[in-house]
Amino acid sequence: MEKTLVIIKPDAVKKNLIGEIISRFEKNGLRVAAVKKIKMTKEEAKGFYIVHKDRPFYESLTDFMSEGPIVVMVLEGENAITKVRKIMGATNPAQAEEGTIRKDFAENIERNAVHGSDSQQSAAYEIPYFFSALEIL
Ligand code: RTP
Ligand code: MG
Repeated sequence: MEKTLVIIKPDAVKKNLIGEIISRFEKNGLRVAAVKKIKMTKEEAKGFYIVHKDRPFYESLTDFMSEGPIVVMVLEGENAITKVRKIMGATNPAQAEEGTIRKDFAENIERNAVHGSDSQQSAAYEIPYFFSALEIL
């Protein structure tokens, strides 16, 4: 069973979409192993997205991710990483497939409702960024 880190981003939390988004993952056979609502500081957002530190959108992205509450969770299932990214849809909602979370709820390429780890290596950095082993059940 694979684990992945998912975030419901500030835009989607603001729109009261927490239940709707978690439900889409659960309906696709993923299990919530850990979940909590938090608000990141700018510094915490910069640490989380450190892989993007040289990208032109790093400042704007970390401002966005620290502007309001988010929901962080660990989802577990077979091929959870790939499965979650398929359910989320493309980064840019204009390119996202019908029926994906980003197609339905993203505002634009930045305010795109959800995050999901993109590899096992990313998940191994991202899960302990928010959760201790005792919090993952
Ligand atoms: P995520 O990491 O949030 O799951 O998204 P992703 O893999 O689909 O996209 P990634 O390339 O890792 O980018 C991380 C987040 O940065 C914002 N972004 N803005 N303005 C832009 O061109 C741009 N490109 C990316 C998005 O919020 C994206 O999800
Ligand atoms: Mg990414």
